[in-house]
Order: sequence, then C-alpha cells, then structure tokens
Amino acid sequence: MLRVHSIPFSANVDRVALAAGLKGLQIEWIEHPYEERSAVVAVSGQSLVPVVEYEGAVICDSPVILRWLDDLAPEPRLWPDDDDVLRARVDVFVEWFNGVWKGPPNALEALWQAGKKESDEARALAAQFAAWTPWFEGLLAHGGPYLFGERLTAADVVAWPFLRYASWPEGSLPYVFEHVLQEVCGVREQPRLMAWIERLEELPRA
Ligand SMILES: N[C@@H](CCC(=O)N[C@@H](CS)C(=O)NCC(=O)O)C(=O)O
Repeated sequence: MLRVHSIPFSANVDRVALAAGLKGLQIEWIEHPYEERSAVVAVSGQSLVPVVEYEGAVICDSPVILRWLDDLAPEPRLWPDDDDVLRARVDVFVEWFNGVWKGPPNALEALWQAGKKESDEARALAAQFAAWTPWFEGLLAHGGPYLFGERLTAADVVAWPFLRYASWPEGSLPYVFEHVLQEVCGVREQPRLMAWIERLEELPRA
C-alpha cells in the first residue's frame, strides 16, 4: 500500500488523494502537524508534503507523484495516451498552474504575513491573480463536465483542490495562503467554475 505524509488542509496533498481515489488505490495516511515536520524531513530530506513512500521509494512533489501514479495504475489516465493534442493541453495547463498561477498567492502570502497587505505590490499582484479566475470559467464554456471536456485529466486533479479551498468562506481555514485564495480569487462569482468544483467533490478520494 502507498504511504503518504500529509498535513491538514493541504491542496497539494488533496491532489494525491483525488488521483489515488480515482484509480482505486488505497493510502495509509501519516498526518503531521503543520508546525512539526521533522519526520517528513527524516523520510524525504525536505519538509514539504505530500511525500509518498512505496516499496522503498520516496517520491516528493505532487505533479511528480501524479505522473508516477499514472504509471503505477494507468486507469483512468490523468495524462491521456491516445490523444496527443489533449495530452499537450494537459501538460501546458499543469505547467502553467504550478509554475505561474501559484506565484501570486505565494507572494501575497509572504506580503500579508509581513503586514504589507495594502501595499502597491500586493494590490497589483491581487489584481493580476483575480484576472486569471475567469479563464477557468472560459475553459468550462464547452459545457464540461471537466476542464478539457468529456475526460477528466490531470488538469482537473491539479487545479481542483486549490479552487475548492478558494470557494470556501473567507477565514474558514487556518492558513494565510488559503485566506489569499478566498479573498482574492473571486471563484464564487463564476457559476460554471462553482458547478465544476461541486461536481469533483463527488469523486472518490483515498
Ligand atoms: N511543489 C510541491 C509543493 C508542496 C507544498 O508547498 N506543500 C505545502 C502544503 S500544500 C507545504 O508543505 N507547506 C508547508 C510549508 O511551506 O512549510 C508539491 O506540489 O507537492
């Protein structure tokens, strides 16, 4: 069985829970307090979760873990292997979401924690970040049910946990990062996006 190290309310961990659930894989969860990661460091040499342990292998970084899960248990595929165009779209989306979309909220988390929430820099980042939210609504304009149409892909698995927490009421989670998502994203103003968030809530999670 897979063993996965987690902390409460971690969107990156939730990606692994959703992917494993879709693939029918069971997980032994090892939950750590946010403030105490020495056991995670001991296992993986770094402090971020998720960390997967499986048959002597240790795998970090949720996008790497998702690709590894796709090899371990190919059905249903998160990166389609029978449609090159869709696969390329999924690759682009996953890289954009992880490498670009996450940038402003990470920077805003640091600014808010430093008491600079009202600074020009924070306001500019928030405006840039909020302007991206309608893009998800646009992707779903084909009627769904998933971001790239009829097939659930890694794009849905990568984005859903973050946009789900962004849709929760402001202040409902203990972390500043999620407060940024909830206050800045404007997810609740996007009806197709909200319907997609609720639709994926029904899918199995490990
Ligand atoms: N690129 C990593 C990022 C992992 C990450 O940032 N995990 C968060 C939880 S969602 C964490 O451990 N944060 C604790 C910290 O920043 O100290 C991934 O996708 O797995």
